[in-house]
Amino acid sequence: MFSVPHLYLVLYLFYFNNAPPFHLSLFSPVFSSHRHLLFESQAMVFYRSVSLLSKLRNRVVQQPSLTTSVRWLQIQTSSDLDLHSQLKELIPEQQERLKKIKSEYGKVQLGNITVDMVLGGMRGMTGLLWETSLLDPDEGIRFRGLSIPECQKVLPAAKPGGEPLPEGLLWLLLTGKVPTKEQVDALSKELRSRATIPDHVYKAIDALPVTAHPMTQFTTGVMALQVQSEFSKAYEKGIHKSKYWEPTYEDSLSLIAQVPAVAAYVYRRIYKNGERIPMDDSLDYGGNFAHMLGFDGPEMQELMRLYVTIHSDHEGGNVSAHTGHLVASALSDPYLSFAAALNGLAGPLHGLANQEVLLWIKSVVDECGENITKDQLKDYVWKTLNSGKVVPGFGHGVLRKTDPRYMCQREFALKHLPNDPLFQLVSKLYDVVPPILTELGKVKNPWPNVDAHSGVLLNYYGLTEARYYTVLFGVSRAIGICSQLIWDRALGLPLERPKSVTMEWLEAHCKKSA
Ligand code: NMX
Ligand code: MLT
Repeated sequence: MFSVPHLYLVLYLFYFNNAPPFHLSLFSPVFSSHRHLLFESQAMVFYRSVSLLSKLRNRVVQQPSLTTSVRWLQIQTSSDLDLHSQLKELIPEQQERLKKIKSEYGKVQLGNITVDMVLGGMRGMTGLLWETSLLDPDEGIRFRGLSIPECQKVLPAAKPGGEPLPEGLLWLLLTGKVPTKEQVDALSKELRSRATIPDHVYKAIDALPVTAHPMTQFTTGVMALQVQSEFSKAYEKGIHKSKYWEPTYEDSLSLIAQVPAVAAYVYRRIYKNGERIPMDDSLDYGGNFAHMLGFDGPEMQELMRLYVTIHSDHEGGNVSAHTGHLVASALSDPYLSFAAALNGLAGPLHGLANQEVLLWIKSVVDECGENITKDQLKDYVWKTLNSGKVVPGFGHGVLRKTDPRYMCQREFALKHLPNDPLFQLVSKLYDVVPPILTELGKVKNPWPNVDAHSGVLLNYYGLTEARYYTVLFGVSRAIGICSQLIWDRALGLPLERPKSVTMEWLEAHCKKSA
């Protein structure tokens, strides 16, 4: 990767050009991989330089000559505002990279498949290529190598020191580079220009009973958008496979641009008599989503920016991302693939858990009041477990520590709503639940996940309708799933078709190998 001399060169350039700052944590992967090489005095220089530089971040983009020296920090110059042309430039080199991996390492083993893995939901089985993010069981998610706190520091915000703009994350996921504010603004504008919803979409949603679950209404809206698919039209006309990524890009950007308005309509239809609020051209993606839902407070807009950013992507194996990827591997267009993904997200062990958490918390309050003691809370948790239910918002298929998405929402709450009774209840649960789940003896991760926290934040700002919460998750996930889908097409990834076996096959095979 990057050598220590590289690091010093960059720090030197920053230092002597009075350039900007990244918090030390941005360097942490590089730093830790070289720590055996750093003597104490070198480390002191390193720390001093980094902390000095870490106050000046925004100036990087104003000094293009420097930015070329820090390419490895994934900072871009503001010269090219067009995401499409940036991608076009990146695709050939990534295609070559994949070709090389195939030819040089095609036969390298990545692990052994055991019967437990086949029967255990394929846990621990590496089986997918997913470029946009990678999940570490202890550290949590990294988007193109950047952790959530790092994204909060380096991605452009609506106001200084504010939460990252989801458009910036989209740019990062697609290109692997941190965009400038100008690039993000250009992307915001492009998304707004694609956001008009055809009338038949509203009519398709209106055909459902208003009592239909918000996720059903949302997915119906997404399916209705499918009639505009550029990929489907191009395929019908016989597009060459080397060009697949282009209409996929068009569909993906349009879909990402349109899902907030469709989602907002579902909310307004069910809870606000169907009155639609038009988009505000002066607002960014997250701010506009909050606005179209009916929330114009600056804190709710900041929350929405954070919410959409952190829920976007969680590597490729989670149910929604994997479903989207699988369906897309049949060359189904982005609308069909994303609608399929949403149906997975709507399950209570996956995205619906955010609804379940708030409903469960409210049932605690109904039964025991807001000022419940920890002992009462323990009894309630045991009652839930003894009735054969899971404690929603706790546990994870891959993570083995507290989800960093939980932690950044907790930090948001500590900053903006420290005295909210439901936030305090969530904090008590953080103390009470993990020891109980550990005591059960079978739960691999007793710690809270992203869904344990999101509901109380939304509830605080007036979005109290828990049944709607998974739709918000869905809007965000469009960004991650569609970004990878563009790369699926650009890299020419094949039809996904793993082998399955019967119990009879397993018994016979295992007896033979015993
Ligand atoms: N409450 C009660 N039991 C649990 C919990 C929990 N929060 N988490 C895991 N277990 C049980 C699990 O049901 C299984 O029991 P059994 O053997 O009787 O079937 C056992 O512990 C072992 O499960 P794990 O291997 O620890 O977890 P697994 O990878 O199978 O499942 C989840 C992961 C996330 C599905 C599971 O932890 C869970 O059901 N959590 C609650 C629902 C939730 O919060 N889902 C949201 C996940 C994040 N997201 O947004 O998608
Ligand atoms: C997600 O964000 O998709 C969930 O945490 C579930 C997962 O990663 O398996």
